[in-house]
Amino acid sequence: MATILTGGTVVTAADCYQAEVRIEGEKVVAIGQDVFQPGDHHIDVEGCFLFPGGIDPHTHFDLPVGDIKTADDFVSGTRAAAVGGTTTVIDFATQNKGESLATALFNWHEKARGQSYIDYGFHLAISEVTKDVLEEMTTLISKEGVSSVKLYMAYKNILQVDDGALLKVLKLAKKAGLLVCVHCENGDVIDVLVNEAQNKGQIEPRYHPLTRPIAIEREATGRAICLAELADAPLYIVHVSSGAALEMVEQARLKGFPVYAETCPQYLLLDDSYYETSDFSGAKYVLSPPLRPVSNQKALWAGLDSSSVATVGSDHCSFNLKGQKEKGLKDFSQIPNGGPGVENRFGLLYTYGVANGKINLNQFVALTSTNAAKLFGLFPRKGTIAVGSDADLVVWDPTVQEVITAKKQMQQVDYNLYEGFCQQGKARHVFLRGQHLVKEGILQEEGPAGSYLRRTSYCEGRDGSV
Ligand code: DUC
Ligand code: ZN
Ligand code: ZN
Repeated sequence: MATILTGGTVVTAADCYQAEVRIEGEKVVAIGQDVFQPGDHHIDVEGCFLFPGGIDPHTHFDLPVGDIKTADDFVSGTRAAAVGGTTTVIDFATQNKGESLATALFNWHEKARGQSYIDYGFHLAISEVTKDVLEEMTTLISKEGVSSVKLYMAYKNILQVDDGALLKVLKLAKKAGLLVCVHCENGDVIDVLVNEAQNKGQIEPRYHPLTRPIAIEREATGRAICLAELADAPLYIVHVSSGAALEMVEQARLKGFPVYAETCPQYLLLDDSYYETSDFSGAKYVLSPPLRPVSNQKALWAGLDSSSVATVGSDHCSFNLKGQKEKGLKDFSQIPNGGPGVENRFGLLYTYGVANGKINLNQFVALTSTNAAKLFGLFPRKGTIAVGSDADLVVWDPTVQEVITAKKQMQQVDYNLYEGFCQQGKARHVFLRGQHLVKEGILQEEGPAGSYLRRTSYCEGRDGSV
């Protein structure tokens, strides 16, 4: 039986128009007027927007960090994503030192298979660049359907790679059709600043941003861009948090280099005053890069509007305040870095972007879905509403108002970064490949039906419009 959505406004990255949408099986099969046929299941979505399902290109589910694991796994993380309007995540399969890339991917498939409520792909986060790893990279797309890797310029002695390794990966990525994602902060300098703070007895969470100043993000961003230029390779900078780092991206793009920036709701909406607490609660905001002085928000919003920012990812990497963040009660550098957000990314960008008049509906779709689909090899199967595309649809009711609170969230973590923030609009229905996953705002308990997404090369999916 086909499902027809009537009375809604279809929004893609390019268009906005009134039409009926017909879903058959897993696909959108018709868009237009009077596509209704006898026997069809009909849902009236009058007054709602029909958006492509959100694609969150940046999550960390079930990630071990030292002797703990992120609070959300693929079950809780993807349930939360679904109710928030996200139907695809690309999670970071993270290589432990000494491990092959194949093993890292095997581990992540084990974590996600049969557990995910939405579709998922993996980036490979490489912690050690060896000859074998470089060899494995050459077949990542054909063997594994993985078309992006991530390297860290921070986390000395843990995840950080040096410039030589980064250059080697960029050169090989260029040949193999992989997109390289980079965490841009200078880990050597952070190490010195953290040691200095510790020697002065500066142990509270508010010292976290002071040991990771904007200059070291700007410097690492410029360095990564320089290496990508040498390798003639495209580059995706994850979680850009400051106006100064974004300027480096903008300068490169002006010269025509394929450099793409991702930012996150926390950098658009929160600022470094959140660390100024008299108790340990500032630890909730210990993320890297850290929250910045409020003036940076203006630059990032301007980047969304001008397209110098390509995507908004959540960087969902949740740790409970109780028992997990508390590992750093006596030393801020021991607080696990990261915060939750997969449930709120879509609604926050709608509320503070579209409803506040900072971006339009097409930009919203590009930033929450289409651009990630293009850059990470999922377009046009995902990231748009078109005949033949997966029926991943969000029926968004723009009239509903809610207040965000940890008490009501699906994320399995004991706080919400946006506690008390208003959300304008809500995902009334969510479809995943035609499956009615969220009905009238309620997740349907039919079990995890998400599938692994084999992704194609960035180059194949690229049409110059990101
Ligand atoms: N970088 C991420 O991308 N996620 C969590 C922590 C970090 O430093
Ligand atoms: Zn990072
Ligand atoms: Zn991350």
